[in-house]
Amino acid sequence: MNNLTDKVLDALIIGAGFNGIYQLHRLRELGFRVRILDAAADLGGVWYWNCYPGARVDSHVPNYEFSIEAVWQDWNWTEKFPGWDELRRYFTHVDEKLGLSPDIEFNSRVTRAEFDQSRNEWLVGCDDGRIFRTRFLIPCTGFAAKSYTPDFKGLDSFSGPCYHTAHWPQQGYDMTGQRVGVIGTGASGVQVIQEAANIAAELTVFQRTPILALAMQQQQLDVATQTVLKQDYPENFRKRRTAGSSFFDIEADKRSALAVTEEEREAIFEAAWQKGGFHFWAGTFSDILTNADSNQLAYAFWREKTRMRITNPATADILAPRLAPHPFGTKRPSLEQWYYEVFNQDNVSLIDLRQDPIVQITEHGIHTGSTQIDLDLLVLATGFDAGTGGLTQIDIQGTTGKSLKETWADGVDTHLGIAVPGFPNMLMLYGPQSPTAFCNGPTCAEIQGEWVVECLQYLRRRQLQRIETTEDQARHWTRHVQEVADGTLLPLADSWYMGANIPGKHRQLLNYPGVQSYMEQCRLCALNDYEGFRFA
Ligand code: N01
Repeated sequence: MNNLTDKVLDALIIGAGFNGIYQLHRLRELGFRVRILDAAADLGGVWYWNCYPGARVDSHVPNYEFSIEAVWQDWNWTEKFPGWDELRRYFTHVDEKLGLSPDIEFNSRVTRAEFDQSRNEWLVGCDDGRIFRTRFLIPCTGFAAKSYTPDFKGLDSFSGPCYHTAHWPQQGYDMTGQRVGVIGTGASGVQVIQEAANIAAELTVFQRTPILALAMQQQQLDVATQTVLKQDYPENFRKRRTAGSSFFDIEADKRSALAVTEEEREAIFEAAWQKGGFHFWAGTFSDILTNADSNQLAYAFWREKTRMRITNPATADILAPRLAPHPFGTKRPSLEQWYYEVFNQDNVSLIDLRQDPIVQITEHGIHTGSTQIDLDLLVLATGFDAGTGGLTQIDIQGTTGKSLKETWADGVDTHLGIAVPGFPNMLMLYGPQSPTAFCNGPTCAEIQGEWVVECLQYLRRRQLQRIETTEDQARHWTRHVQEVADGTLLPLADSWYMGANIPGKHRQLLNYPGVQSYMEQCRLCALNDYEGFRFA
């Protein structure tokens, strides 16, 4: 690598989403020399790229924001589940409050990083040729930095615009009066489908697996209400850091769904349903994600609630089948607002790809086994190479002669989801084998992020220049994550939680369920002088 910048940074952060900017803010406060590099033109991480119509967060206010008082004190949301444009305005507000931008290099995609053993420094290269030197590398690439486009035959031959939801044009795209096709019915698909159905001349939805979407129960928020709610924010944020639930302030009944009467069960299911959001996922009974019989009961409730909204029984069989396609909640449920009603509209058609697969994408649209559907716009809501893709798309070379991508070819091993053996001085946040999607961006940024901040202070106090985990330790953590997974129904779904949405990707749980247990293990590690790490 050439073109070295003259000064060595203490820490270089990749990514200006929640995790990256929290690191920048805290490390800078503590006097570290630190910078962020981000491929985007602005702050926001996923909220910069995912600007498709309807993109919206699934954590309710105030769980998807920083707990920094100077930031929340004079910020008010307009909706309980804010949309991408409001989230972007929030990031601008954060920038105004914390003065982040001067230390961020935008439009700077990191393409490679190499550890220089002689100096215990990373050399980090950008697509424009610049190279940065840093003692510590802190990738905050998020879980969804690498989109996934299936290898559809003929995809390149489609003559109209074709957008993956994560690469929606920044200037927007008007679907009004168009013939729109959407492939994929995960969270992104659900959101774009709801919007397209309102304005497209024809909308065709290509579904492979039904999403078990939950009622969002969206609410408008005004300033007066939030002024009152803000009295509880300090307590809300304290709970967010310490609560037993992985899902913010949502707590499940400690009993099994099987241990109560049918009436009581229905009442608890119904109450959670009415609360909306993730309450029906995480806030009913303690064993929904661990006991197959309890899970079936939750599915049956969801199915009946959903089917009653769909007028055509054949369509209902595709969207909410009699038999669960996978245990309820083992794929991340999307939150929906009017998703199921969309399929009652005359301008909307649903193709069940299990019955009628895509044979080829043609110049004018999509050819399935039974029909040709002509389209003006093709939307790929086909997801992400989640957890690992954002990291492995960078050529990261540690000390073993193998890149991170090669190192993880047969599966991910990390210590605490933060460190990888053979990659000294690299501390990942919101990465694989940490809570990530069983937590959320700002929460992880603060609780996991603070652990990294303290670790760097520890190293500084002791004048240590190198921290590295061991292979034994990383294998141990992988075994532990596996054991946790085996105690749940999560491995039974072909989900991105399991890496199972990407053909050929090693199947393992990439998100650690249980924020509290995770943080306790982080705490003990630090308390025991960073057990499982070696220093120099
Ligand atoms: O991606 P997904 P996503 N042929 O992987 C289908 C977060 N997010 O972008 O289920 C046909 O969930 C695939 O089908 P199947 C959120 O955490 C959050 O929607 O594999 N179809 C599936 O339907 C979310 O969970 C928000 O059978 C194919 C879809 O594409 C995560 O990001 C908003 C296919 C992919 O769904 C990912 O969501 C948006 C093929 N070959 C996203 N390959 C919020 O609300 C894949 N599919 C915060």
